[in-house]
Amino acid sequence: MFLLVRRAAAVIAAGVMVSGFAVNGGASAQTSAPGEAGALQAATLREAAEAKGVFVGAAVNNGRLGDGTYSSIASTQFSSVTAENAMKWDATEPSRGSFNYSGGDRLVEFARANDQQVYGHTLVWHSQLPSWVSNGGLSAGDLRNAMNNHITNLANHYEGSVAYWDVVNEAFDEDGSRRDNSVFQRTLGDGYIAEAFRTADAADPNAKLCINDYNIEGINAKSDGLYNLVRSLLSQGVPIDCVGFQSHLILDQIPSSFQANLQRFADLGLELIITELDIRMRLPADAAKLERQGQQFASVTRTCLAVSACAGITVWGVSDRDSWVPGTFPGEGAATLYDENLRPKPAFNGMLTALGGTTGPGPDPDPASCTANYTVTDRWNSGSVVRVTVTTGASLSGWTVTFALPAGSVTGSWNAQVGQSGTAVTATNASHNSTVAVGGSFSFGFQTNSGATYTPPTVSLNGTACAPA
Ligand code: G2I
Repeated sequence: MFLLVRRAAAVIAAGVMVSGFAVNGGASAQTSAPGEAGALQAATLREAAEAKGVFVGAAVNNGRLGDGTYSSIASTQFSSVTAENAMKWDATEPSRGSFNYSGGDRLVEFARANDQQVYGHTLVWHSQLPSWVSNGGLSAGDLRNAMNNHITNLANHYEGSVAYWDVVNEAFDEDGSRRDNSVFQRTLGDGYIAEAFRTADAADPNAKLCINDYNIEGINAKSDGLYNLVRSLLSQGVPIDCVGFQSHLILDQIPSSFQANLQRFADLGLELIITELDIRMRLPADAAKLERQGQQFASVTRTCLAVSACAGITVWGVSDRDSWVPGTFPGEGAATLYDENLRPKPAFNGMLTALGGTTGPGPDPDPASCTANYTVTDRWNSGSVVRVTVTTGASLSGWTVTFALPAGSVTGSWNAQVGQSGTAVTATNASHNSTVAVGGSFSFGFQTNSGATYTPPTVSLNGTACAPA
């Protein structure tokens, strides 16, 4: 269970840095206890991340939760969820003073049911605003009231449910100056950021309060601007706890100064989160690009683990089918851990292994790689005995083997439960042979009352046809 911890003061005063966080360093030490190390065969991202003392999250689109594969990946692989859109201003306060929490509440329920943390996104952002805010018609006093009222209502409503808030999102331009196309910046001036954090802190003193931005992963003009702002906020005692590095990255262009940049923010005493990770590429994807993408997801993961204040990594979208990238960058995509059919990509394996896990049960990383040997070991006029041996290219925790035989022919079985419905024969694992390692085999047998079935049928493992062996 994730507990919300009252904010430790992260203060920088007169050049003295006070670090309140040793986020992943402390927890990973706990997992290296003797006896535990061998047990760390984490097969899911969330198990592996937990063992390292970090969270691993996904941006979730409520509209996709009805898809069983999507929701099972979202719940089993991730320990944190961020609402991709449901907690934004246009969704939560479409008309002034009228709040709609239905989408955010649905995600909070999902997280509660799956023992996940909720990362709140986002309170104050120049984009995805309802027109009554974005049209610039409000006076400074009125916009200030509207901003504070929005923050207060959201933070109050989700108090106790949300562990982090992106209080202010994307406040900077690329040159490190304040974003001038923000209605908040234009109307309220520089002070709106400190005010937003103070208001959020008053409404929910326990949530960790972050400033979040993109293109700030490396050391550059924009991250310099943010760094200077954060240092100044801390020196004024503004309650800011964390910096979110969105990390919408491009294949083969991972900033080389990523770790050094995280470290300088960590040295201010702040927690760091990689909040919206994806790594996009020119389409079509091919094996070489996907392989490099896997290495680069691994490298970003290692970067977070190398900085003890880095609390977690959230990927922006569960699968390539859900990703914002193709809609925004025509001709680019394939930016997430799972492909369009929700099959894990090398990116998934890269992230998992960087977290210290190994591929295992859960989505099958290579469903096509099985072979099956179907041998009639004995035969007589009205029956035969058959042994089936399957070798798998993926590790299994439970298996189902299917093939066709003339109706009604199976009469007995061993090392599997074998049943028949019409011509469809289904064999499921026995309890002693449910777990099979990558490259491992299992065998089972049965008796048939049909002397005519001597030609091996096509054998499928978990729905995928195996090559004959
Ligand atoms: O743009 C990528 C992300 C950059 N950082 C802040 C994030 O909040 C942002 O997320 C994206 C969502 O992934 C998109 O799903 O924000 C976009 C809006 O700026 C989201 O797209 C919007 C579409 O543009 C709308 O047409 C649509 O109505 O999603 C809306 C809700 O589905």
